[in-house]
Amino acid sequence: MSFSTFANATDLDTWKKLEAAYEQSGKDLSVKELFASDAERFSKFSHTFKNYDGSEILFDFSKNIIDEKILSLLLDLAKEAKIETLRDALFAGEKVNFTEDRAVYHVALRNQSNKVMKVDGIDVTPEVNRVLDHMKEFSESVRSGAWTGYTGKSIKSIVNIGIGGSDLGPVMVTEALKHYAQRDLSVYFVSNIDGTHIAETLRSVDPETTLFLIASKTFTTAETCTNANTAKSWFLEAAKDPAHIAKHFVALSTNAAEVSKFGIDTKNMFEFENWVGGRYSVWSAIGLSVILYIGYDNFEKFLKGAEAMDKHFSSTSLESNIPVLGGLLSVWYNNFFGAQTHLVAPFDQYMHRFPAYLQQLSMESNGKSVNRANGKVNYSTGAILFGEPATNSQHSFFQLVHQGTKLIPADFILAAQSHNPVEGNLHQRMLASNFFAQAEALMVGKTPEQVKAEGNPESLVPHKVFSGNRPTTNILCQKITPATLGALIVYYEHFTFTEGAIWNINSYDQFGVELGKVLAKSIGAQLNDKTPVTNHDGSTNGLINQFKAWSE
Ligand code: G6Q
Repeated sequence: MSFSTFANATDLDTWKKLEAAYEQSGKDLSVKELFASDAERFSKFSHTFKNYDGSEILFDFSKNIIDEKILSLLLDLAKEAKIETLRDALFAGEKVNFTEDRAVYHVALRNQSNKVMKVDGIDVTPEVNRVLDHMKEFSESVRSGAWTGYTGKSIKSIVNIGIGGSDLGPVMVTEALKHYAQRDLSVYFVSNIDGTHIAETLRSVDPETTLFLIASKTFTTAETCTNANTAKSWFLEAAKDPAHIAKHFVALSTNAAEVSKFGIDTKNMFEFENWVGGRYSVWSAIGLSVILYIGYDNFEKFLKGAEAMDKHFSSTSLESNIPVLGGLLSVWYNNFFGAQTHLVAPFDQYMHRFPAYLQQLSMESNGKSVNRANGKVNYSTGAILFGEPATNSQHSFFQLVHQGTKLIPADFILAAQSHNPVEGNLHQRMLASNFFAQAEALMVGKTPEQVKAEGNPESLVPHKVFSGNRPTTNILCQKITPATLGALIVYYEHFTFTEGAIWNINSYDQFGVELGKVLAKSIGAQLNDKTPVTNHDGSTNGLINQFKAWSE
């Protein structure tokens, strides 16, 4: 069932009203003037999220190009698109991913309050908890040194081998929560089929003290299987006896048959179900590297923070629903202002992989051009999400954000408290001052009069003018804790859901990624010998034959 009550969003009455409102006033709104005329604007357009542990996150939407009329129309659009119905179906374990006939139930993975959550009439909570218990027990044994390798030494290095959804989440979270890590354990991630990735990693570790986590939902992904086999050969060169694999290789997967074919004891397999999409799997067994690195208790806090944002999203009216507001703003810029991109810049070094993680979440989910009624959409969908940590990015691509020809809606993220308050917190104050200054400058800009008043020659004035009115959403956390990070990720998950619900696309399949998985196979076979190929187009034949000649 596709849950589609309309074909294209352009068919909705409110969409047409928004088009008219954009033409009448929306496109000319000046955020600077809106602030000048309304002393309450900040409190009207900002919302504080309260986490389960009492910590808070302030989401300030007030620097966006909206007024009350536009916001009210956007909320009407959400209602007309029946996003609450789709949301409730998602939380009820219904098969929202209708093209693959699957439930989309990652929310059940962070059901820390142990509600009954059913798929096909069966409560999944006991099984989710069983796997969590298994991960807890296993991680405690590795972290304490009780789990030993084939020579009796405890584990020092964890190597997660996976790609896409089986890599990006664990990489991002282990980096973001490094402060909480057990520092005598090192964690490595191998994803790329480029032999350099596994080779360089293996150079840094010792077979006697290394634990490999083979992370693959399907356990058939070519890159992961190839890297896993290379790791196994390397390990067996030292350990000799295949019986030792049991101590050094575990699997995070849904596919017990393939896991056991690989030689991993299924006792050392951490399972999850096919209702967990790859890009939503960091909450599942795929999070084992995170648990090993930061400990089970911290992982539990991460899940609880995520659950708190789920509760907010599933029970708050649309008007104050933070992820819904974020998603609606994205639709406003994407479809009415014609913005093509979405910048996410964490002012936080630990969060340096957060934009890369969000890139998959957003672009794999909403990079679609067919609606839920199986027709072509007639509007732009998924934004091109990009980002890097600030302040570094200020010294590179922010030029285009400030003075380029494109409108680039941006999210800035800062934690008030640093985990590393070095030099009497000087660094943190400088970081924070940039967070505030960038958003303010993007909004306020600089007029020709101001540039002239600075004594600039006439010819330079146009070059030094900043148009301003460039929108930012400012997300201020107290501290990047496991609970905060959990909530932040889920904010973006439900933001992405909201966009997809308005665009009426299935945010939960990924046929584009699957095509990539099969395409390379046939050419791979042709690279095994020197015979020139002739069966492709001229360019592909030419490139393959040159490769054959040069790779001798
Ligand atoms: C995520 C995608 C994709 C997937 C990888 C790895 O939503 O489906 O990124 O996670 O292709 O797949 P496996 O976990 O099955 O190896």
